[in-house]
Amino acid sequence: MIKTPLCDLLGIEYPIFQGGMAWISDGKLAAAVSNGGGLGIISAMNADAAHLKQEIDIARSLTDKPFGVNIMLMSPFADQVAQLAAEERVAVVTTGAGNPGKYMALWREAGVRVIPVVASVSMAKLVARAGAAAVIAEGGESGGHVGDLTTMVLVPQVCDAVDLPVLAAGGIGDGRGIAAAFQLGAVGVQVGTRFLVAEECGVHPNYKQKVLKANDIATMVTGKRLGHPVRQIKNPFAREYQKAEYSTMSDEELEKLGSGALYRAAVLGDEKTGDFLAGQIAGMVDREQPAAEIIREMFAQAEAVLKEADKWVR
Ligand code: TUI
Repeated sequence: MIKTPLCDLLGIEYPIFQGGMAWISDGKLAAAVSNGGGLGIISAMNADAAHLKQEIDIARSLTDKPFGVNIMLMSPFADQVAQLAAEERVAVVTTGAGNPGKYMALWREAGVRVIPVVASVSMAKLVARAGAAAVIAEGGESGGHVGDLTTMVLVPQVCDAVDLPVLAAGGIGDGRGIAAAFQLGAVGVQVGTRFLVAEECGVHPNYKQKVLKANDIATMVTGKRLGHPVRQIKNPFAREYQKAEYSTMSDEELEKLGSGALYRAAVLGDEKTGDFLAGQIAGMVDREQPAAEIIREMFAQAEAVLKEADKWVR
């Protein structure tokens, strides 16, 4: 059995979070992950508080276990979903794509544990000072909005910099990845891409197929010019966007080209004009499984790997 301080902190069986994936991580998926012993997370994405409330109600109707809400700080609705998360007293708020500082007091006063995603040591220190309960150190192997550093170099440096439980994210797709993250000092992991193909995940079947068929070099990063790099599966949309980035197209036009692309992938399954965000471990994902089975399988493998961890020590 694997138990870490994160399990005690949150009252969960396995130290694993399901990543908050916009247009994908809804109340149903979050409940399935929480029922499987991890921490399911609902993505507040770019939607308003009414949408988030609906998904929280769905999750509560499907599980008695704790779950979290992910707030994308670049969302135009960040203020109202931040307020709702406090009013609903969800167990955990995770944040992404920015500095959560201005909401920390609101959440903490409501008894919500705040666990920001950070992509650098400086942001980890900043949120630690502001009262984070833990941090998620996310490397650029992950899908969606990414930082510059890899998980391998980010996680140990964040562990050294803050006196908080650290979860590793980015590039973790099986039990070997969990074991490796623990060796870097993490006491938990966050996984997105592998849960994308969970049976309870309602993303469009074309999206699942793209992840299942992906190989090791199937993803690419675009969006650096506008200051928010995003990792996605290579397809006509991603290649066209990349070409446009290196053209004389204005920033406004480029922004327009990207808008709605994730919706077209996740909801419509449009292979040509959709943006299929996924991490580099997509190449290791080859089976649709129930969320609980994904969790059990990953931790059984992690346990076997960690038991053998001293095999080269003489
Ligand atoms: O946020 C994510 N992943 C995401 S957000 C998203 S929606 C989106 N769509 C189009 C463009 C941009 C976003 C899709 N995937 N992961 C967590 C994460 N946070 N990764 C990196 C960061 C991060 C980056 C900078 C956290 C803090 C940060 O601080 C910057 C600053 O100094 O404010």
